Amino acid sequence: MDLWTSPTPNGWKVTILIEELREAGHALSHLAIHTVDLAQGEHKTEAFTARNPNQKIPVLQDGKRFIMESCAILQYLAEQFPTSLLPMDGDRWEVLPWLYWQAANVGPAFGNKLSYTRYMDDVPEPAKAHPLERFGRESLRLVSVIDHQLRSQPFLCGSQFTIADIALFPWIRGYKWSKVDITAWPRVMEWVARVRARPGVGRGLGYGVPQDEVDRWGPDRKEAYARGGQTITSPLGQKPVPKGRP
Ligand SMILES: N[C@@H](CCC(=O)N[C@@H](CS)C(=O)NCC(=O)O)C(=O)O
Repeated sequence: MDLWTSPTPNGWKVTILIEELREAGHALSHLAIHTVDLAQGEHKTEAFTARNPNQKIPVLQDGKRFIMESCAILQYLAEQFPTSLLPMDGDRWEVLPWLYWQAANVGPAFGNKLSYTRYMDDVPEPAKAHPLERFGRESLRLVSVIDHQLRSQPFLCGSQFTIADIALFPWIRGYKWSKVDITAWPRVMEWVARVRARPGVGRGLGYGVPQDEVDRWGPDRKEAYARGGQTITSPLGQKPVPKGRP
């Protein structure tokens, strides 16, 4: 198996799962991880596009099969290597809707809030006001949904830590970077600490980042992420996938 990824929220989902599977006893020794340099546009190359026509990380190759979309990769790996991270009986339906919920709601809302907060330097400030308000409000509404889930259970789907928590965690733990103030929801803050305390999560977050910057980026890294994000979100980077690809 091969994984192409980068140290970003959608990338960390998969490296966290890999380390959680290792914690659970799956060696995954046949899995190779390749770093994609997004700021250099490596995900727009022909070779990468052949793996993922959507030109985004992460993407997994298993034999002749390519799997795009971080949450689909979480489900695929969790099914290949069964653990309590995804129940294989009827209880899987306690988990899968929340996995889809993350992909369809939290990723886009937090991703857009982050982009307008940190990256879109070529958008005039007045034009940012509406998307900042819209995606900021929606992100906070989604945090209130998480809080509601956690009112009587330690994890998103119940007493067990699952791939739904994994999908959610990198976005929520980055609340300072996206400036979505989750501190008014102590249960959500406690969940962030609970998930972060897991050794597999710590190792998964350490992928592509020096140990001393896993939880707090230094000024150079902040600058590099802001610059890289700006390169990606700039209209100049938004070219359609070429027609007539083989
Ligand atoms: N829905 C996709 C989103 C993937 C995504 O947006 N990946 C980002 C990094 S977190 C990326 O590759 N960005 C490069 C670009 O948009 O040009 C998933 O969950 O896999």
